[in-house]
Amino acid sequence: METVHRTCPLCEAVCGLKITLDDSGHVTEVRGDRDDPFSKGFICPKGASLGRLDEDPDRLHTPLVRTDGGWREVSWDEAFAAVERGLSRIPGPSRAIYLGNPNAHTMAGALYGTPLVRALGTRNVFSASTADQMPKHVSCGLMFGHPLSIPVPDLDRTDYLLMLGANPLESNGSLCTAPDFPGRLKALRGRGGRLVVVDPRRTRTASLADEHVFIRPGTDAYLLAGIAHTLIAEDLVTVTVPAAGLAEVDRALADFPPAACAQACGVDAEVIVRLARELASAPTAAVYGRIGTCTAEFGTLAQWLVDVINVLTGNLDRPGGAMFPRPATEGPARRRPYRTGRWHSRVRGLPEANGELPVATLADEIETPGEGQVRALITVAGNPVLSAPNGTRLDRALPGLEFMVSVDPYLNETTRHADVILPPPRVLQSGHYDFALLGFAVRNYARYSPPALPLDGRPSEAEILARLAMIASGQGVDADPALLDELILDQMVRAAADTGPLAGRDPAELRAELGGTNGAESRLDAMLRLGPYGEWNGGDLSLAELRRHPNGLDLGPLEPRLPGLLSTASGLVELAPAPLLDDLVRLRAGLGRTAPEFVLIGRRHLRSNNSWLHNIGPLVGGSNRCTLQINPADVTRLGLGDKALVRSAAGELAVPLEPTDSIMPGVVSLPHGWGHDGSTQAVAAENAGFSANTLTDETVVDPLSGNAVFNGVPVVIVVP
Ligand SMILES: Nc1nc2c(c(=O)[nH]1)N[C@H]1C(S)=C(S)[C@@H](COP(=O)(O)OP(=O)(O)OC[C@H]3O[C@@H](n4cnc5c(=O)[nH]c(N)nc54)[C@H](O)[C@@H]3O)O[C@H]1N2
Ligand SMILES: Nc1nc2c(c(=O)[nH]1)N[C@H]1C(S)=C(S)[C@@H](COP(=O)(O)OP(=O)(O)OC[C@H]3O[C@@H](n4cnc5c(=O)[nH]c(N)nc54)[C@H](O)[C@@H]3O)O[C@H]1N2
Ligand code: SF4
Ligand SMILES: [Mo]
Repeated sequence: METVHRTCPLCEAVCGLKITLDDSGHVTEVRGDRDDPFSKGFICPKGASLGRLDEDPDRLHTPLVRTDGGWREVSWDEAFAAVERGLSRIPGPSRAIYLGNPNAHTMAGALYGTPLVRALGTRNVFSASTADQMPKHVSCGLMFGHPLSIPVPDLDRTDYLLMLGANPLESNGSLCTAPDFPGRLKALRGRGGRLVVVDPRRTRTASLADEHVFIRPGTDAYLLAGIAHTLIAEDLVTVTVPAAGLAEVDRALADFPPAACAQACGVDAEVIVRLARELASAPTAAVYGRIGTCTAEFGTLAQWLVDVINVLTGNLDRPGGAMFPRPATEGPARRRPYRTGRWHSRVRGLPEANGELPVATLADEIETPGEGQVRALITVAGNPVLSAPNGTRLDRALPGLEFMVSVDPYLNETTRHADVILPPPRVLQSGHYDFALLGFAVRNYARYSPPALPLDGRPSEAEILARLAMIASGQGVDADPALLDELILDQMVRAAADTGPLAGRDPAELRAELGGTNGAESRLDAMLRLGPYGEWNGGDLSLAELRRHPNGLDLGPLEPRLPGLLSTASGLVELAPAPLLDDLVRLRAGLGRTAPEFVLIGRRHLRSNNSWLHNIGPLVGGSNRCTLQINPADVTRLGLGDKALVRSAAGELAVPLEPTDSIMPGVVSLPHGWGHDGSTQAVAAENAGFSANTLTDETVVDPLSGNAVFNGVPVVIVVP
């Protein structure tokens, strides 16, 4: 028996786990780690099932190659040779990559994703980000200068939280890393604070709140514009950060008085005005908008307005407001003004954002002939057939590729189209550090989890991605993947020895000081040492120091970071970036519009995770089922039985109904990630469900970010 401490990689809450293993490496128990200073023992049903997931008999352990006679298990060398044969005949511009959500939860994704993209030599870079949070990156890039300068609500100190389009009691939080989010919300109320939740459904989070406000899907930008308008009109503005553009915001929002916004979003004008007054008068307050407000027609405008309100109420960058974390691996600030649209997609001419093209146009790029047509695709930790808008079309497009390789532990709806599947090792065989998520944490904190089990001769995911990068850049199958790390480490120590506290030091000597048993660990060590708390930067943080704290290290509450963090050209918070003001034209045009009879939205379930936890027996069933939530009044009005046929511009589905008065009339909700048609995963096949992304429309995107629109999809509902 052995007990190991690890961070749970299954959602953004980064809970510490205490895992007991027997002599054969089998997980006998998973508990919350009470000694973790951040999560303090919190655990959810998913974390508790980590052992089951890691030992799922349907997980792949050997690479697979697709042949005319079916799947064949091959050695790693054979698999990489097949990748080289497939990839080398496709020139860079005809290659594409799709990086899925778990890349934000693995060290490999954080450290090798970018080198792999560069090695491929293509601008056809797609990821789950354009089905998720790209609008927030774009608004923050434009306002604060960097797409990762994302303020998070200071959950533990705020007096007032206005939360839109998030349901942390199911999701455990997103772009706001906060283990035990439910407990933190209860504590907010316990200390006399106020929680207001805006959602077309009365969710578990809404039930816990002081107030729940129903809103018509896709219209949060109107509610937020009405609030900002009121703050200005009633002279409730107190800007406390260095900011430019207040007069332009004032002018631009003049057309959004509460009465007009009320009509567009379905929230009473009195409520809009009251929310504005409450936000202005609360000792501290934060506005927080998440997936419901991002994956929407006015996604980037809504994200912008969230932070405009945080600025106008004096709450940006102050304790209890919306604050910028200082993660331990943060690099030096880069002063390059942020912009999007540096290039455009070939077929639909959609603008790049953060170096990515919208996943909503991936099928176009595969299907449309011509120079630059995508002929080869690499997917890493993604299941776009179930997660992309109109994934059903993608399912039809993928067989048209000349070559596809997937790095994924499962043979699933997407990877079944690959020519080669490369399975990463088990979670417990992998080291873990949350490079991405700790940048959104409500307390500064760091924790490293070394591998708990040996690799047994298979490559780590880091090595898989490094080898793919070497192959893609033409260095051949036999190139040593460790060379990639050494190249990057060399660049890091050279840059460090150039300026700052290490100026004049010998780069080779610095390299020799780095710890770590592999390239990924050494790179983590370098980032920690060079980071804001680092040993090479006047602090004491290093990989060795983190290893001395297996339960994690608290680095203190969030602290004000402006103006230092800003990397806009002006050095100020840009309240009125031109692209956003230009996009207000669309919002204005929508003011008098009549709403469709029915719109579709999504939802998440506590015991699920997008498309890939449906093969774990204890997690499926009960509340975790693929049903269409619909208001009972709509069921009666339409004369529906226990099923309905749902039609959209993209497709149609016959789905089982779950009548509930917790959803607004005129709104229906279907969770995504289901539709395990013909799955080789036994439990998932028995609980197949339907893919919501048969109904979502890939032709509609939020224009500034290219983000998919999953919420507010017009649908028609009829008796099947
Ligand atoms: N209709 C609708 N669609 C949506 C959403 C919605 O709300 N509504 N939400 C969107 C959002 S927010 C997101 S993030 C996307 C997610 O979109 P994707 O990332 O494309 O989908 P996931 O279902 O998260 O698939 C993750 C894949 O990674 C694999 N995997 C798991 N762990 C690992 C690992 O350690 N390494 C590797 N290499 N692979 C691993 C799994 O087997 C699975 O195939 O879906 C989006 N799609
Ligand atoms: N258990 C579990 N946890 C997860 C995931 C999971 O699948 N399962 N997925 C992970 C991922 S990839 C992400 S991105 C995060 C997302 O984390 P959250 O943003 O908290 O996501 P949801 O739980 O889907 O909550 C979104 C809410 O928005 C509401 N909504 C829909 N449309 C609108 C709208 O137009 N306006 C407003 N105001 N609300 C709207 C929905 O009813 C829903 O309650 O969760 C992560 N955590
Ligand atoms: S809340 Fe998230 S991080 Fe915590 S145990 Fe559950 S899945 Fe893991
Ligand atoms: Mo996501």
